[in-house]
Amino acid sequence: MAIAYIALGSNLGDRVSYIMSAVASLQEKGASVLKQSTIIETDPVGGPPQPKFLNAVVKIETRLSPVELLNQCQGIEKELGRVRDVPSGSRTIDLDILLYDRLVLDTPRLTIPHPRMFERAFVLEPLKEMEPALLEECVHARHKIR
Ligand code: PH2
Ligand code: MG
Ligand code: MG
Repeated sequence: MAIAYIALGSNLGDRVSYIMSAVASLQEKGASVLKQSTIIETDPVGGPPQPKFLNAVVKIETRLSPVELLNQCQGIEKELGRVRDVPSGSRTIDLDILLYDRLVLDTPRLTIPHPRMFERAFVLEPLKEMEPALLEECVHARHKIR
């Protein structure tokens, strides 16, 4: 079993419902949710002018491989009506894999750890709330890797 962390973000429609539905769907699609952070409201970072986000992070346990997990995340985005028109534009739901065990992966489709997670307060804040020690460990490991 692997432990992974997934970031959730929504800034269109009923944001709380989208985040809660996405967490419920993860649970149905092969990811046991072990912990969920508080949902926080955040100002949009990058992209076109757009509404504020709700963001959260969940810790899951799964037998899915990283790519299978990505497929499930993208399936959930589709089911919850995400339309990818404007790059970094408003979305009903976004699910990003942040970490998957201690895996370091860099492929055209999937990069783990998430390449921008360490710069994003809307990811770091919920992650730190949930797992204060993990972040220290990650940043340390990252210095050794890069
Ligand atoms: N996601 C982005 C770009 N900018 N800003 C906030 N506050 N929250 C997000 O989830 C977010 C963002 C790309 O996925
Ligand atoms: Mg994202
Ligand atoms: Mg994404």
